[in-house]
Amino acid sequence: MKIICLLDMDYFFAACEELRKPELKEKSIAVVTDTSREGSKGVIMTCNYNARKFGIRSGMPASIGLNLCKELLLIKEDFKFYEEKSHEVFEIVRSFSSKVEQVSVDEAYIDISDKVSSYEEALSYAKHIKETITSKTKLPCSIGVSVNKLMAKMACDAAKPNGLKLVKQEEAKEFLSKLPVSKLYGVGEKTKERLEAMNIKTVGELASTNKMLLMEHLGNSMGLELYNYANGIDESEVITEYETKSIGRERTLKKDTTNEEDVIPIIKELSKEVIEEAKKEEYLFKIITVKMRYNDFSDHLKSKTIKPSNNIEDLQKIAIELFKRYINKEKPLRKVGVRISGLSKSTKQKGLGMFMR
Ligand code: TTP
Ligand code: MG
Repeated sequence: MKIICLLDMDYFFAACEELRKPELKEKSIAVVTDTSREGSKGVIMTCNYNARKFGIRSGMPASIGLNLCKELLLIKEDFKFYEEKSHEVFEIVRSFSSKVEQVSVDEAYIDISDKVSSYEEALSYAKHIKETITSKTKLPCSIGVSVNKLMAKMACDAAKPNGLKLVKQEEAKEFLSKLPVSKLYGVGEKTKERLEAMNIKTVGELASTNKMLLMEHLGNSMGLELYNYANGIDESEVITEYETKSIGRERTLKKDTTNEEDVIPIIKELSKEVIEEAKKEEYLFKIITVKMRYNDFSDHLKSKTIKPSNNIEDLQKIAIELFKRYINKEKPLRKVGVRISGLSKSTKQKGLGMFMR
């Protein structure tokens, strides 16, 4: 049976600040960035749950946060420290499974399918992961456990903060159906408005909408994807970047953008660099992965497996296809990457190896 966990640290940057100054736990605190701009108090990256009670949220200007809560304490971000803590957390996670896909500084999918053979075992394995993280790092986290990535993510969101939740296959549709559409993974503000214009307010309503109608209104790929998600269906695999040797290139964009056309030449360029390196070592590749990092520092990795190839046109075509299909047009993109894995030596090389043995 397939069992996936989604681990997400609770109020991560703010929790890291509480870790080094425990007295902050009693206060309402927010971690801010961009404080250097003149006249600005910065933008809130995250805040602790005391501050959330006042309606303070990520992405809010700090001045608005202060209007909502006069006692709000603003702390300038210290990425280096958060990255160190993140590293500690994922070292622990990787000791529980080699199939880990880290999707942001504080979030990872963990495939534990080959560690457990029942839901009960899955829940206690996840509990063990959660307790080990908390006891070793003293940082709070939540874990969702379910049968695919989407359901694990939805379970984790429901469990937050400091929670652990299992959603079994047979509970998935019922669990999703009552949620407002905005809670469904993949539904941003614009999509929510489009769905509401179609009179779809809950995930249950979305799940029972005609698939073709959704594809007509939202575009084929998004319509189909959201229809599947609403029905608890997600066949994507946990993509392990660290498992096998791979060759990759990433680039931070000169300016964050929501325009795909700006990014396509960069994907072509990165693909070219990747192929050049692969050719030097006479590698063929089988798996192509595109990484999209948004300006909120979340990462999305999407992969496709093909027959072994070392062809630049194959790589460019598929990388662009993946990018166009999965780019979230609602969030400015900050960085893009192209990676090949599933590497093998070309037959010429293999032959030589055999001869030398
Ligand atoms: P999240 O996991 O989205 O948020 P969180 O960990 O602060 O809170 P929780 O998971 O309990 O809801 O993001 C992880 C970190 O990424 C967060 O601590 C700060 C940073 N971040 C931003 O810088 N900007 C953003 O808009 C968001 C959402 C997060
Ligand atoms: Mg988090």
